[in-house]
Amino acid sequence: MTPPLPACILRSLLLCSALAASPCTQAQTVVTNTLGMRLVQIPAGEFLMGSDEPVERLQKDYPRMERVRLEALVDEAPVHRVRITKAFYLGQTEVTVGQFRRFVQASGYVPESIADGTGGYGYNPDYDPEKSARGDQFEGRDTRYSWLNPGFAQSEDHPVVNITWGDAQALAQWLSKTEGKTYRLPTEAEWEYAARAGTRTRYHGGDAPESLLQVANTFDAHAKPQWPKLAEHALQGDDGYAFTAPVARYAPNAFGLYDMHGNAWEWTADLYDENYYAQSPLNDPQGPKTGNVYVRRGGSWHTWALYARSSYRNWNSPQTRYTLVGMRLVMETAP
Ligand SMILES: [Ca+2]
Ligand SMILES: [Ca+2]
Repeated sequence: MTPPLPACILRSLLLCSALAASPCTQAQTVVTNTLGMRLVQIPAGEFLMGSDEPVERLQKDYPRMERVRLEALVDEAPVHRVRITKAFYLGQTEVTVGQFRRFVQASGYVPESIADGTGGYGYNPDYDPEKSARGDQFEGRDTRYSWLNPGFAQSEDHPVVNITWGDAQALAQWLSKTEGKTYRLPTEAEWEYAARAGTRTRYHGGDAPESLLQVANTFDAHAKPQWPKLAEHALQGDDGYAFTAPVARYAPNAFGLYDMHGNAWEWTADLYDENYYAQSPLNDPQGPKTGNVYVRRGGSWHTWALYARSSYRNWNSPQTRYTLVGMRLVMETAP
């Protein structure tokens, strides 16, 4: 096993002058870990979590969405105050294919899609969702697919996908042990706090769906030709990528974090409960104590704008491995 390299700590002034009141007007600390992940120090603070936007207002800005889809967003309410009591480090980007590969090679860990022999999901241009029993947009499960192959080309700096919640735990535990620090998935509250970075708008770049083009890789004009039947849901504009994009290709938020919207969905540490916000504690909410599915956040390269909002909540069973789902990790600050 490779001994941990000394953490390379550098201070950088981030390009976030557009949000002068944000915490990022001061120098921020970025740490690079033994796998080459860059983690940004996120300050302690308070924010308003969730959304209670009226359906009528959403309907105006997302006119192609059926009303029932908009009404289903009630789990984002009530908007409630959350206090993150302790600073923490968060991956500046999603975990990349290259970082995950170095973890697998150094640890000998076998990701679940391979270990359980059922594979993952993948894009296949010849696959027709309407002819599959599940109607899923992607082919699977199939042993042809795993984190090594989501059916489209990925280079080492693309976000790793087709990884389970358990795979994310394994990476966090291995890093914790190897580096003598505490790594874990972010709580749902930490994730939204970090994604908003002081904003109350739908996206950290504003309220307009098209603002995503500056900050995210989502389902856009570039992706439309692969899914002609979903064409009406494509963002008006071109973000340059039909599938995953290299991480940090778009503008960061005020905390200096990239791709909090889009590219790959991100697993969180929290179980999902649609009513959790009504009883969420003020300080450092940890999610419900019981449940069967874990929250994922932020949307992906295949996600429509409505579902890439900072407040949107989605979930999967921990065994899920999917073409759209990846992760980023927290490293706790020393006590
Ligand atoms: Ca795209
Ligand atoms: Ca993401």
